[in-house]
Amino acid sequence: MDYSLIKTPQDLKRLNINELDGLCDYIRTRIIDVVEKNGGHLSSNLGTVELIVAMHYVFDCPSDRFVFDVGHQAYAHKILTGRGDAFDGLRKNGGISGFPKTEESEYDAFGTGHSSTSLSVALGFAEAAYRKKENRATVAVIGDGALTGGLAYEALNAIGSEGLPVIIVLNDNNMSISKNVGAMSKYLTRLRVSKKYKRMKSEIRRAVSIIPLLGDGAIHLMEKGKKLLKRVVLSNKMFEAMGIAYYGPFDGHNVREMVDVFTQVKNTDKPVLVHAITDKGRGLKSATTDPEHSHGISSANSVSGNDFSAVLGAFLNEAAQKDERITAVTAAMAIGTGLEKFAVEHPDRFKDVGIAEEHAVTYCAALAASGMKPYFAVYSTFLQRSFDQILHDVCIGNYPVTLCIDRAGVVGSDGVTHQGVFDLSYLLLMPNMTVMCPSDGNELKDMLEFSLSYNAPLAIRYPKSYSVNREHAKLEYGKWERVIERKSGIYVLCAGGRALDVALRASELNKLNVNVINARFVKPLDREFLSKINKQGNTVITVEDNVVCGGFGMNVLMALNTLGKRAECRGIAHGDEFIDDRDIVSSLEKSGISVENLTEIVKSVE
Ligand SMILES: Cc1ncc(C[n+]2csc(CCOP(=O)(O)OP(=O)(O)O)c2C)c(N)n1
Repeated sequence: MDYSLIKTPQDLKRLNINELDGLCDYIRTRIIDVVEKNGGHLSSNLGTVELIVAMHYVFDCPSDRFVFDVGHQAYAHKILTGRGDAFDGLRKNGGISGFPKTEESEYDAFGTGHSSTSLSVALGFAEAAYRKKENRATVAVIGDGALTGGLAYEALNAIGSEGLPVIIVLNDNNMSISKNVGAMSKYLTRLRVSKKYKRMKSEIRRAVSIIPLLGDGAIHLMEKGKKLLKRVVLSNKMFEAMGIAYYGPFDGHNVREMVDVFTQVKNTDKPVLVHAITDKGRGLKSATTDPEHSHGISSANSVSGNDFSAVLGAFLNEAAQKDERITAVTAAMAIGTGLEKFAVEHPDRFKDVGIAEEHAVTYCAALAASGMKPYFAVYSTFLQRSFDQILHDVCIGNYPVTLCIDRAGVVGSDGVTHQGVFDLSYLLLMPNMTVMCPSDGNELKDMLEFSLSYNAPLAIRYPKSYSVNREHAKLEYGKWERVIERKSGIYVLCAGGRALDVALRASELNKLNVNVINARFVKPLDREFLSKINKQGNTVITVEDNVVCGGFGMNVLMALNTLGKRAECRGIAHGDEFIDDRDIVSSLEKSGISVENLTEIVKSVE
């Protein structure tokens, strides 16, 4: 059977149920082949193949709506919904996205990328279907990791009370990116093992029925069986008590079992939760033995650079040996943010709070209010979740929380949902907040050293990697570094390594007669420096890997204005459109963060 001919859910429905296993094997091989070349979420997608095949076999997508939480596990859905051939272009410029995207396909009911949104979306869809009297099912697929995010609980609360037919498929592999954490995760483990108890219960019955006289051993067995039974019944109670019917746990790789279960719940008139147990990385030995490191893999031709996260990890690890107050916090991103070693060496002061960025920030605020020294290492895009916690819980109280903001700026293949181009804008508006941009690993170290004795909110933002380490002038609070000084009235102010690299390359390659400034403090700005250069005939060019609105350039312009603006001001930054370019260099170029554009601007003002 040539399974590559199964291009749509209609093709799939024509298969005999016995052919579904073969289809799953085909899809799995296709995922492995493409992800090994293009990079992407490998182990998560290998774990959902049977679930997705069974969903498409039973439900009628796109009339029935599928909502994938995070959306990083939906490759099989893409392959089965007209994108099997396009799958070769996964995560490439012009190719299909690594996440569901409504513009890409009518089968993608809602765009995703950030975690824990699926249940709210599903409830919204169910409500709309009810009000419009449409007979369409809503199915949310949510992982146990995504179920650590607060938004999911807000939605569960509402789903239970609204009573609308939302079908929640809990894809439970006991893993987030790393091992899952938290009390809910422990609860799910109890539900998982309850399957074993159920089996044991029937074995006990059988054993007792063949013993003619009840001996002590058999009585003991029966007592034990009763207790276990109680636990099983009790353990299912949480969802049931919330008004959500619980089904499970089921083997999420048994496609026939999943087809049966989905058929049973398809026409439900109430909320239900189907608990499916899956293996992350299923079918690929290296991915099942190390699902953590094969959660997201880079493309075959990607070059690994000097990672800022490695500098952060090494610094905190060492500093924590001398300073008992240091606590490193992650929201389920220990590997990506460089905290893997810290977790092993300082387990009592390493806190993985789950996918709970809001909680992480407020928790850090309270640690800091109690004399501890918390560092929250987080990707820029996910910190967007914590706007109010930073403002309300950290900045108003002026607590010394250090935010180590990784993957700031454009991120490449993850695309639009993961760009880290907004953080300067939302941090610069907060009173009491200091914001720094290191241009390389050496400078990040200096900044972290500075943070140890700094006693107020601090944000250090950096992209994944830097090009080279340079020697730096000593770090002084609120002061910029003059990297190239020339007899010129043109000043290129650079926020961060990518901006500085562009300015240095432009200056060298095109022999530009400009001053290049490392604006290492973006808040507060170096007003003393600005007031010196704010002269008629001078030009100030700002460069940043952030959106223009509310960013570095705008703040410089305002500062020049309040100083009585005389210098000409030009800003290079991302514009007012979402960026779905999947390549870092080309996304920077498109926004003019390039040697060519800077050179052109300099030539035009010379
Ligand atoms: C708000 C937010 N924080 C962090 C992430 C990064 N992230 C992507 S997938 C993932 C783990 C999800 O675990 P789970 O839902 O159990 O899915 P699995 O990959 O185990 O199938 C994390 C932390 C994210 N997408 N959104």
